[in-house]
Amino acid sequence: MKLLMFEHCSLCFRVRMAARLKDIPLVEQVVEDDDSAVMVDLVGRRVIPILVRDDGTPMLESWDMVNYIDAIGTPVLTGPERPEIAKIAEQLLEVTPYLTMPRYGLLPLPEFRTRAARDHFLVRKRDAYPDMQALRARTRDYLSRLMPILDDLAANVQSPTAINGTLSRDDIRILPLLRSVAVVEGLEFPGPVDAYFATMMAQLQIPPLPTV
Ligand SMILES: N[C@@H](CCC(=O)N[C@@H](CS)C(=O)NCC(=O)O)C(=O)O
Repeated sequence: MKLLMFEHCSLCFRVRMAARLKDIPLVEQVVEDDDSAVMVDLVGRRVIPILVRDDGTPMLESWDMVNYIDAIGTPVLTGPERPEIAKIAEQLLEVTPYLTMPRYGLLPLPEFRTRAARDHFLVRKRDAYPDMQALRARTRDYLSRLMPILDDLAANVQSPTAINGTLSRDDIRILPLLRSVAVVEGLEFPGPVDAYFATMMAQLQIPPLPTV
């Protein structure tokens, strides 16, 4: 199986996470941001992630990919899901893009190997985020919106090895968002969230993003 991905992409991380939790080998092919052809040739449009199964057929939805991987052999995402975790994930997503999007383009990531690829990302994001520097300058404001949500999450972490005590789709909902927002230099997760993040990342053996 092969995953076409960006290193900074949280939807890609969902799939990488599922494969690592299952100990299933996954070829991780990072696409350079300006290399639309590799996606278009495969599925007819620009989209990431793309999972190419062993029979060559592509999948385009990250949740389908997670479910597909988890169904191979014995499933591991067997725990109950809690509506409060899905709600926290939604709340996180209302804030985290303002912290993460103006930072990704500064990172030494393989999808930005060339200046052209980095600029391609920055130009592509310009409509939604016209002034990334101004967003970074408001980091304290966004962190003050983020921290109560993380405190709420902290109160809901049931184990450092699984948010609900047993691995579930809620871990796939939350951990990729934490990995993304951990890009913010100086951000300190509340204790239980920090322990959960550190334990899960150590288990997955996927490096965190650099911070900036
Ligand atoms: N439903 C898709 C959404 C995929 C998606 O929104 N991918 C974004 C990147 S995270 C994308 O393809 N953006 C277009 C681009 O990179 O040009 C999934 O969950 O896999």
